[in-house]
Amino acid sequence: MHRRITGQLVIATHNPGKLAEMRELLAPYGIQAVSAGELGLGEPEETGDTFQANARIKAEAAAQAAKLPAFADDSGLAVEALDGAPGIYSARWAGPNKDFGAAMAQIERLLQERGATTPAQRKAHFVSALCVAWPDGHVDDVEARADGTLVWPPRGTAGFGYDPMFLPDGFDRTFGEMTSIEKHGLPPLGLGLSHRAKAFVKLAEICLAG
Ligand code: ITT
Repeated sequence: MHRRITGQLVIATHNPGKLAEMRELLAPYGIQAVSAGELGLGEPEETGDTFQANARIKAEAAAQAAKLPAFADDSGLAVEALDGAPGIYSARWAGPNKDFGAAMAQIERLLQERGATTPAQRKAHFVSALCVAWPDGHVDDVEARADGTLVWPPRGTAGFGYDPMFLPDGFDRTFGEMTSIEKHGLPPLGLGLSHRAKAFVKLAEICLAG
């Protein structure tokens, strides 16, 4: 049985790029969202071996600490020619300084080593697992992906993380070259293009009043 979110919700992320997207996605629902950073909540260790498991760890930790329902995203980029890497390690590939220029260059180096030069050899997808956890232990979770191709050099300064390298299928601009409405806006304003937007649509169906 799914549960509806009403009133206050903690957004359990310490990533400013994600926080901005999650706030924009929640805005139409009249939910009072407060971030983990604003509440001074710590970051739990992401010990799961799936996106879903790590999303649950983050949502449950925040729900317990704040005594409020908490909403978390675990996400990443899976590159087909690299057997799904960096996957759940997408944030960790950027190192302690969160250097995504270096993380993208590392992906490109590995693709070149494997001779992956044509678009068909450079397929990748973003995954977003979303979880809402309540202080009494109830959880709801969903997952979605966005498919695309990796380009080099990176293009655009919008978004965050690996966005400048990711060309979503059917478009000629990377996520780094798109506005926030184009990347993750929901209909009628946007197309619900990104992995996080697609997962959010599923979550809204089960947890948010329409
Ligand atoms: P929180 O755990 O605090 O939410 P995080 O950055 O550590 O923040 P993840 O463990 O889920 O989050 O790491 C996902 C990484 O994958 C993230 O740091 C980005 O670099 C990348 N990523 C996820 N969604 C992305 C998107 O929409 N665009 C670009 N990169 C994305």
